[in-house]
Amino acid sequence: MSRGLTILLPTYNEVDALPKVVKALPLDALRAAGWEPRIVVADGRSTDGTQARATELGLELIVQGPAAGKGFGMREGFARFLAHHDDVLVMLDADSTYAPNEMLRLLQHLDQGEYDVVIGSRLRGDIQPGAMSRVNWIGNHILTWFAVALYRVFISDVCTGYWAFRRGAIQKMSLNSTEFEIEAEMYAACATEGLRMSEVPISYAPRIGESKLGSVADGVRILRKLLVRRMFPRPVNRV
Ligand SMILES: Nc1nc2c(ncn2[C@@H]2O[C@H](COP(=O)(O)OP(=O)(O)OP(=O)(O)O)[C@@H](O)[C@H]2O)c(=O)[nH]1
Ligand SMILES: [Mg+2]
Repeated sequence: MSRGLTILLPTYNEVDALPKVVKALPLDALRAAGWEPRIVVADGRSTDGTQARATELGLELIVQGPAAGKGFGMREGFARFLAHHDDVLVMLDADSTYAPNEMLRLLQHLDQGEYDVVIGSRLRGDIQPGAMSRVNWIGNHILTWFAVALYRVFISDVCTGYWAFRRGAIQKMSLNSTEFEIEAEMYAACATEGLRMSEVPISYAPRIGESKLGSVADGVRILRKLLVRRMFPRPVNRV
């Protein structure tokens, strides 16, 4: 019996990167390993034809309600996953920075260690030249250090965009992030709920297309989210 796997791809103006990511998905290897993959795109109302491209590629498309914000898109993706019966969800950014075939290693690790959540760590992995600016490298280390100091659950890259979750983990996470602080909140929610987390080192390549991240402002949002979620373990206001 194969197990259902949702592959969730958040997009905002990724018309060039999305086809490359989808083409590189290891669908045959996943099927051979006992998974039945389903690809879902959560789009933040792209204006460059990403939605039409996703439909052409035969992908399931969620057009997120509020216009922009990765957090909105991810949460709608998680809700769609829970409305189906898949067992595991893997998310990765759709900008071609993550290697789709490495999801096999995340999934293997999830099963072998009986973890609830496995992340792909760029900071312990192979960051290719030009993939991460020096400012972002320093920011990612500071945010990760801060997160681990607050929550006491070790991972080495809290802002990574490559995650694998068992269904139970998605059911337990309470989230209200709207933008790029969503990963920090996912980490905080997993730590708060006592979920078993682990990681595998991954590679990180330069993105195709333009970055949507505004380094400093987003760093501050992430820091604030880590602090707020430490004081209020579950969201008080749902947006
Ligand atoms: N659904 C949705 N996805 C978004 C939104 N904004 C960005 N994304 C996607 O989220 C992923 C991460 O965004 P990026 O701009 O690559 O941010 P980043 O990876 O932190 O920054 P880079 O290092 O420059 O790549 C990409 O796949 C984006 O297309 C949004 O408003 N809604
Ligand atoms: Mg990116």
